[in-house]
Amino acid sequence: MKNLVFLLFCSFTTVIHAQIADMFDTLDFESPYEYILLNSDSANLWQIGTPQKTWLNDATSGVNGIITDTVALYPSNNHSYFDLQIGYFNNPVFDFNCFVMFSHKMDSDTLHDGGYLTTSMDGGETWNDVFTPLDFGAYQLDNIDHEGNFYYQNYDTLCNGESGFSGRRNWETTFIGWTVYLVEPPTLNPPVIDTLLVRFNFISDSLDNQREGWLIDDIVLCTIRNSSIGENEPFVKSVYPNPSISGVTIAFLAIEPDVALEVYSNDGRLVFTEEYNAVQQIEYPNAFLVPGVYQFVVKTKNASEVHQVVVQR
Ligand SMILES: [Ca+2]
Ligand SMILES: [Ca+2]
Repeated sequence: MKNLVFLLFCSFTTVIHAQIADMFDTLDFESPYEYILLNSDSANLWQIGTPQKTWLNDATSGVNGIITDTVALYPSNNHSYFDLQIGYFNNPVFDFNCFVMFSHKMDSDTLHDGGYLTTSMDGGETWNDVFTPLDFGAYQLDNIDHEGNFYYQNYDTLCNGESGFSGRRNWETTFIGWTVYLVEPPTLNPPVIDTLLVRFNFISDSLDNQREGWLIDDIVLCTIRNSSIGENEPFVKSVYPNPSISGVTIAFLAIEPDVALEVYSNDGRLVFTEEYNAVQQIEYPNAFLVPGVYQFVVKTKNASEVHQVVVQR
């Protein structure tokens, strides 16, 4: 058992180390936070305060969290939500790399009542579940708990058909994120979209099960900045010349058995992709690229790095 705990701890700290270096904002619910929007509907259960129930009775920081009512059990036929706004105001690189980590605890009727996340890129007009890729070339969703598992699967559906958390669950930390042009970059003038809304939904069906609901604390906005994702050390030695006129060399620290290169334009389009085997460097001819700023995403089986390259003529 000790070994198991140790391994899980390693896995946890590896991810956390990557986040701590790049943490922008933490919502601990101990003081007001302007980018949390509580829905004003009278049926909305979400409250910021001290949990005072039997199972939902604590917080991961201080005394407060955000909870589907600090005292009462949740009723039947309820849909409650609050929104987290993410933008340049709380994540200065959010157009390119946006991660959210949160701690949560639950008591609900398994596979009927529970919680799920949705996102909106248009100020709340339309909503998608977190499995739906976002626009503008966003290509990655890391959607894991602290043991490295996907935090819920497509088939774990609630009463409304959405995939979500349900059942009685002790505190766990969930980590979701999007990289490479979540939104249209600010260099396009004017930027079309400047805010991502992440909605924390709680839903119950027509059967009242006398359960406590969902409790969340310590929502962390962070990024994995120009570095490997997960537990890997950097593997790219250099990307040169930069700015580049006729070609770019990507040199690795060692021979890479399997590596993929993706090149994204500044409006988030994938303009080039190729896979390579057993290379210590890649010579990328950029003659066909129009001048501008490009994101070179270099991936191995276990890691990913992003390098910004300026192409000139
Ligand atoms: Ca707290
Ligand atoms: Ca129910």
